[in-house]
Amino acid sequence: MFSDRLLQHLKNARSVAVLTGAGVSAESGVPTFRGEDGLWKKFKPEELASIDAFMANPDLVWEWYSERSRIIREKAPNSGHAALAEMESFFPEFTLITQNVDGFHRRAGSRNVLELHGNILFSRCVRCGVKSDKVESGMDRKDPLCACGGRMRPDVVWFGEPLPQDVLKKAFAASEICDVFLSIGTSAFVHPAATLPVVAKQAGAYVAEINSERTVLSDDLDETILGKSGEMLPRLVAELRNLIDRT
Ligand code: BV8
Ligand code: ZN
Repeated sequence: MFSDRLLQHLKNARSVAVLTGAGVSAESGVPTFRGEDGLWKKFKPEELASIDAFMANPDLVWEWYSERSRIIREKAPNSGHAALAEMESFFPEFTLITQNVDGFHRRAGSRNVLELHGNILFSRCVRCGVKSDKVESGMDRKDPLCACGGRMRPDVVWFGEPLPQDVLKKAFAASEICDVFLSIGTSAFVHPAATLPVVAKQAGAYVAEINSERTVLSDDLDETILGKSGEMLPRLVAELRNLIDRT
């Protein structure tokens, strides 16, 4: 199923880094952004996933985020998330870098998770920065307020906003030192996340992509495995466990 090159590199790897995107949560029933049923088909990102949109129309932005977090609360991590959680124990160093804001990797048991774009189940005050996971309680009002009077916003990174610096630094560090980098379920459009596989490649890692279609990165990587992450990842973990047990 998987190339000997990928399996050998993984078998001999000390450090592995993984970047995931919305494709990993698709099989949990969470819509992606740019696919056929993608969120951006109905809305334009700049109309909703930006601070300007929020300041101009907090009710509309809250409506969209509370609808998305309702869907996420109803869904569950899938076999792809579970496989990545199991894979973490195979390597001395394993970093799971995600663009997803659904919190599914942690719910599936992954421990070393870097959330580049925040977490939709949390909100934070635009004025004092206090975080809360109780935003739903404020949901009888469309745009909940903080005790300090400031407005609460979804605790995610919007377009035009910087990513959390400490998280981003760790993500680049992991990408620079890893022996194998897996890019899974991402269209690799959004930066700086999409830079990470390229940084890993330039630093000498073996970089493979697992995605349901080829992406803008595919030609520059060592290999692209076309398929659904929920099917491919459990098979990869099974083959890897087999290989490790045999030696
Ligand atoms: C910043 C959180 C600077 C909110 C998100 C021009 C060129 C390059 C860059 C830019 C540019 N113009 C502007 C920029 C910068 C911009 C950017 O990259 N824009 C892109 C669109 C061109 N980036 C930013 O603004 C970032 N900030 O640069 O700040 C700065 C620095 C200092 C000071 C001030 C400013 C912030 C980016 C973060 C935006 N926030 N989300 C929310 O979720 O609402 S981005 C959003 O896209 C999600 O986080 C999502 O994760 C991310 C990436 O999308 P994907 O995960 O890849 O999802 P997608 O649907 O695209 O693809 C899914 C893939 O899976 C597909 O390929 C599909 O085939 C595949 N698939 C589907 N099902 C499956 C599957 N694969 C396997 N199995 C399946 N079952
Ligand atoms: Zn506040």
